[in-house]
Amino acid sequence: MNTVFVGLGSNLDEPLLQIKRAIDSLKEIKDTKFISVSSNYRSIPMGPQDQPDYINAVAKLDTNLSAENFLDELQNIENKQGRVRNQRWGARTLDLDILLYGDNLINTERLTVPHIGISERNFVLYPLSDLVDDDFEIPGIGKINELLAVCSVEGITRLAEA
Ligand code: ROI
Repeated sequence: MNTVFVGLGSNLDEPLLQIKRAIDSLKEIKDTKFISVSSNYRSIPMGPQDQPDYINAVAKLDTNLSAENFLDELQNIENKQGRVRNQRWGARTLDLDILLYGDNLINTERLTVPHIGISERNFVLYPLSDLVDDDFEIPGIGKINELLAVCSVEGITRLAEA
């Protein structure tokens, strides 16, 4: 069994609804137990600025699936919600990323875990920090509180619970 943290992001087609539907689907993944989800955060786009703001969140699950099989499940959910792979760093209906898979370091063609950018993206670190202790160690990178201490709060807002 491995604890997996999944990053969720959407900035098209009613992002809050996309995130809600994605969470419902995460709860249905086989051989996997959904544990919890962060608050939703509104964040300005990283990358091209001529796209809508994002809604971001992070979910925590325990899974008996391999990282690759878990990724297949995430991609099924993205596809079900009409994800079209368009331009790099462009707007998207739903993005689901494996941020952490236990304390494994993974570097394959399909997967880099911990996820690239986890250490400096406020739209990942803030929601992740809702779910872990202050001294949580991101494998191979460092403690979350130390990363947060040097992470900008600019352009990110926690949304009130629905
Ligand atoms: N920017 C924000 N704020 N949130 C995201 O989830 C996100 N995802 C992306 C890019 C285009 C890099 N920018 C983002 O893939």
